[in-house]
Amino acid sequence: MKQLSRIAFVALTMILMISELYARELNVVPEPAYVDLEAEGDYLVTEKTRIIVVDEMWNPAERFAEDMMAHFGSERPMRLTKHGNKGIKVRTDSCIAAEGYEMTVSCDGILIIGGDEAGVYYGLQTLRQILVTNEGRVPYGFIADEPSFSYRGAHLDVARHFFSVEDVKTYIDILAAHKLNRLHWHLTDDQGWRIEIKAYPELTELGSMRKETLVGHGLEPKWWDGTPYGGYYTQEEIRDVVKYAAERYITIIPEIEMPGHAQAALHALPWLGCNEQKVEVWTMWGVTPEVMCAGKETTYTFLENVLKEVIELFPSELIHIGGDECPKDRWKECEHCQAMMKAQGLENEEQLQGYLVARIEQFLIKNGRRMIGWDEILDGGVTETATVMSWRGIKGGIYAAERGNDVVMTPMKLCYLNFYQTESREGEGLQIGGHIPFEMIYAWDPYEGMSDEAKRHIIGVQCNMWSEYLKSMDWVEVMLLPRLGAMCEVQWAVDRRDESTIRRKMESMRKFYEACGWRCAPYYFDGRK
Ligand code: TNX
Repeated sequence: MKQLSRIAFVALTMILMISELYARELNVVPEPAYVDLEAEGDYLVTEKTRIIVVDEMWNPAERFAEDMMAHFGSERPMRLTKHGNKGIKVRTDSCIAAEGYEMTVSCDGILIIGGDEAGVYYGLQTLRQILVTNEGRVPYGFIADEPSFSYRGAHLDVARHFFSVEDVKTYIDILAAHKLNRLHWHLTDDQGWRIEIKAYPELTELGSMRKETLVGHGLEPKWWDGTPYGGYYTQEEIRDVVKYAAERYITIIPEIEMPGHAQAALHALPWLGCNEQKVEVWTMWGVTPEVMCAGKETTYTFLENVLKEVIELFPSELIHIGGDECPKDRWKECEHCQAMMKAQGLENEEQLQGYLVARIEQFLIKNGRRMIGWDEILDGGVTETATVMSWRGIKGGIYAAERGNDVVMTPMKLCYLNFYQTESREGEGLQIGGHIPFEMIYAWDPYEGMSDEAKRHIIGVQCNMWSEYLKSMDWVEVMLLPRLGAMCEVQWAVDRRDESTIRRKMESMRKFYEACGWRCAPYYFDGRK
């Protein structure tokens, strides 16, 4: 008897080991919250498979059919119908969380139920990753998924280098495939004003062009390329991009920098500055002392007029007003700024910036919007209603969250994807500096050092793409991929797996990126950190 039970025990252990060995796994990023796959059986999807749209959620199905057409190399998109049984069936159910979905795969077909339209879209994105990397075979099983953070963002600087509408759409495609839902569009800076404003045509006529671009890191002796550089988006193009993003469940948050990082605007409209002297569209990187005057009423009128048009173009509730890196040298010498400080009872120039930001916030609120700004908006005393983007580290974010402000975490040392990916920097071209390997992002806990109360105010996480050294979308893609694979895990799936799981998944994602035609950096796969 004893002998028998020992044999049974050994046999059972072996069966468990073998099933473990052959356990099927999904290679999807971000990791779905719950996955239960059957030991065998796949549902095969081909270009002939129908998509059955039960309750008018046509858009996610249309986007999926388009993507599949590219993957299958077929002439016609997959057929969408309202009725039918066999195929990929999609519908919504309000019992499921916003942006969440459930997916059931059996011999009867694939059923995706989203909490809303975005949920259906994300379910289809999961399906897309499985299909593309698995020759159309989808393992039988069940997935239930929903995001950890409601704000999952990526930023794109189009001021330092300009990216065409097509490029921005590619960027949006990449974000959407990783289930991100915010694009923070950095539209204005010292080196270029990139959004058409009808009330002030000079902004783009004069402010979108710089004489030349600094070569290298600007070490002495400095030299420039001697080539004029510029570009901007018309309002029609902006509307087109906003619509394209919305069809992929991405809200675009426009950023209009104030009162600093505005030298291009000062070049176009010198009366925006304190001393009204003509300045050039800046041809250096870094922080310039030329900033908008915070004392003159004309500055406030200008900002409100610009924001009026911005609000018309962008449905986003949050509007980004910059607020970072504003030297106060000019204000200290400016009679208007000093008079404003006196009139408002402000003690110093930091508080004058606080006054400007609070006044602009009131304007946005009156127009039904909310303000978001870089964490310098904390320095001049911030209102309770502002949303804070913590970039100088995590301290500003923790401080703001403890006070009860909404916060987006985007600390420079972890989220600046314009930083180098390897220590040796070999083959990475000339970049701004820093060092953020894939593993570092994957290991990051954005709640680190926070009380439970503070955690409730962290609405999300964002990665940033500053473009001083990124001259083309090819480079942007290489900086973004594969690191966005780690970033989206932080944004969507707070509970992350071990290092070997993500490595296995990324090997598969690398094929996915290739199939989508996106460039991906090799370092992580070569083991270089
Ligand atoms: C800091 S992050 C900046 C940008 C630069 C970036 C370079 C922030 C609010 N300001 O103006 O482009 O560093 O990585």
